Amino acid sequence: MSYYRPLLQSGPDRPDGAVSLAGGWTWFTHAAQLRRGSAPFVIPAREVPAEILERLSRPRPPVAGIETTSPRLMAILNTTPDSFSDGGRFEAPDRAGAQGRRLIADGADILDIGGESTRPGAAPVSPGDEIARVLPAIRAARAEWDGPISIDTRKAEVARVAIDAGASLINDVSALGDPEMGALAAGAGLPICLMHMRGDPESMQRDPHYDDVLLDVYDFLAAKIFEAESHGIRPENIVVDPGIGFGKTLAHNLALLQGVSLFHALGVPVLLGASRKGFIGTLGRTDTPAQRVPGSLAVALAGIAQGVQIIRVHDMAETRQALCLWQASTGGMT
Ligand code: HH2
Repeated sequence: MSYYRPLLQSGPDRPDGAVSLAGGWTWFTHAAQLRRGSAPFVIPAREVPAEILERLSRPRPPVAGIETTSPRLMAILNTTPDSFSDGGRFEAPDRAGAQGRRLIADGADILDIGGESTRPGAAPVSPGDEIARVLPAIRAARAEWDGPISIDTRKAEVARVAIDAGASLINDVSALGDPEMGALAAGAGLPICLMHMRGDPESMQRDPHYDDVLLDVYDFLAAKIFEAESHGIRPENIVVDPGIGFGKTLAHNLALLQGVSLFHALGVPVLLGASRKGFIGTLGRTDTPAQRVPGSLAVALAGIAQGVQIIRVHDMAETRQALCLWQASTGGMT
């Protein structure tokens, strides 16, 4: 089996015959053809099989009401005591409310609210505790904002309560690990983000192995899209995410980032969450997550240059400024 990764470019020097990626800001004239066990080789876009070319080029429907023809920023609001980077800072409802307000003022397109840390080694949280953490933050944000609110949870019970309180997107890092999640998302008619993870947060960093990480994650996400559709989730309500840091070594994370445009061949918007994660600390030589902002910005812009539609970030004002300058200096906006 062959896989096709578009070699994306952006900016004004677009040649005749270039193919637009997903109706967005990037385009391509060539693609890398990948096969397990052999070296990739570059082919002209017109030699990509028609079905895949169609999935690469067709405009994506809006996600929770927002267009993805330009890059979108998803702001992280963790109401947890133990998240790896901001644990305990926004656990109290008044602090969560204030942080939500700040993220929106700083330019968030989507607010992603979570009540369970999924950092490596994290212990699971009961649905009741998780609901008690996220509900005040969702209610506070919904009272003041009509933009998309995402619930970052692996549990259908938590997602149901969040949706009743106004959440409009489900961010499921377990990709339908809860057997009830598919039916819930289908019934609610809301978008769901399906993320790749190896194992669960408690065990995922114990010596992860892949045959070929990029292609294995692609196959996993293709199978999850199929599973989601079999639950009745409409294709236009599916977003995928390769799950940076979830059961991956440094080399795995880098292979996924360098090849991230492959996931566009799945035909749905791609979300990337690398903000402040451990590999940025490793390469950027800092153990302190709050000092990983410059590296996080670099990775966010690298993802955007590869057409990633939604970038999940802690540092909204900084990322918004970086994106604005990236767009201005490359002419990479639509
Ligand atoms: N990463 C985290 C949590 N949720 N969701 C998606 N779709 N993609 C990600 O990469 C992702 C995610 C982990 O980051 P964070 O929320 O900052 O930390 P913690 O899990 O410790 O709360």
